[in-house]
Amino acid sequence: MRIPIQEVTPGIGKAEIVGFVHELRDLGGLSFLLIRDRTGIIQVTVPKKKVPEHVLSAVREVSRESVVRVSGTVKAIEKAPGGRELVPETFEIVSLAQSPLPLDVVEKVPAELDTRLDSRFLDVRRPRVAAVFHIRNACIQAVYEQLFSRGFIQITTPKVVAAATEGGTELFPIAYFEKEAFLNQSPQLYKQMMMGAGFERVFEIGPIFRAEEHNTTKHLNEATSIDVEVSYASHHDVMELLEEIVIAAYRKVADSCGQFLEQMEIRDLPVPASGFPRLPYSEAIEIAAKKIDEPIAYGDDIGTAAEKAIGEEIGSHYFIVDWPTAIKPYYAMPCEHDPSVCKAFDMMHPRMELSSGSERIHQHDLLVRQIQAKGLNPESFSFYLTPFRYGMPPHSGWGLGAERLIMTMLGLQNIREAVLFPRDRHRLVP
Ligand code: AMO
Repeated sequence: MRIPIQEVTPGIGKAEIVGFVHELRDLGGLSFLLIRDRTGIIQVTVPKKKVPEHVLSAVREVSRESVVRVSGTVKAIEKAPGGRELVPETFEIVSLAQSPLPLDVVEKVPAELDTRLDSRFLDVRRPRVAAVFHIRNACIQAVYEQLFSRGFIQITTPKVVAAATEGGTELFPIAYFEKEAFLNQSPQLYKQMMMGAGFERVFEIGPIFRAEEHNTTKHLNEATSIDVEVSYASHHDVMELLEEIVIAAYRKVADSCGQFLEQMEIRDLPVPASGFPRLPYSEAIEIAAKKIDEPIAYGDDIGTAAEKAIGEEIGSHYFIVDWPTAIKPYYAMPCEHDPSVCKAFDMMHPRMELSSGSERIHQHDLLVRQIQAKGLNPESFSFYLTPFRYGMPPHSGWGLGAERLIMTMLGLQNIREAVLFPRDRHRLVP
């Protein structure tokens, strides 16, 4: 019976393992193999004079990254990984790997990201790359735990839609029988409709599609959004929730992913302290104006250079609040005292934006006016607008980019490293 490599200890006497051949060395009278499964690596030592003939011939034939099944005696040995080795009595090649490999799994030759992504299945066999996805899994698990424990209902909304959510650009048209259709940019309209349906607290973790033309290190054409919507909550309430969820994700990784952090050479993962600063947009612009070369004024979007300059100044996670209504989506609630400012926020890591959200407009007529003010046609939104005519609770919510959360947490240079099979301007395969 196969046991996980991590559980092979000298005390157990005999063991059978199944895994990939990580390394292979022939030292004349002795062969050494390292065998890897998802739990760890073990040395298999083959004293040529002492093992059965069928073991010898299999070891001669096997290549790196082949899948093998090995059983034998476990012995304590100081120099080997985990302080033990396996001396084989049986050695079966389950699946022989062709040579040469398209990618060096033991990383003696560092590969370009493109080459790695082309052979992602091999790339992810590297423990330090696999670690990213174990950590991503822990983050998503932390989000689920937080949201389920607060009574949220998980929903699934359509990804094939008839209208834009966040404005008309950045949409992928698709062939949908005789109708015009698009890939959804955000579950925004649907999560709001579920407030109209009385669900009060919903969330969805799913794909969003953005036809961003430009290749950057922080944009994907298919990203994962953690989307939340809450009835009878203000934007302040959902900012607090967002902060708590980000902290919980960090804490979960710090507490339960030691082995994976170590593989990534992250010695200590600092968990952000609660009480993220709330920086008004007007002050954010002033900070940026002092620090960057390009001109920036009140009412402008906060671009990459400004984002970086402000992030350096603040030095920790923070919120940008009190945004001009003109540069936020139509669904953001304008402030009562000054409707040129709205109850929207962005949550920032010093390196980049992680999330945006707002208190939403829940009054039908105001929402129609705001849609028109953005140059959009309310008729294309009638399915969304109708629930606002039949009793709509006040509500707030946000969308948090899962890949950006992982990327900033682990200090990854490129967002593609946080996705198994990224979609960008040039990459549609694998
Ligand atoms: P927004 O468009 O700001 O807001 O998206 C929310 C978050 O999703 C992530 N994100 C992306 N990540 C990688 N590549 C992309 N192309 C990309 N686009 C977005 C970012 C971003 O902060 N409906 C609103 C949310 C809401 O108000 O509830 C929305 O979609 O981390």
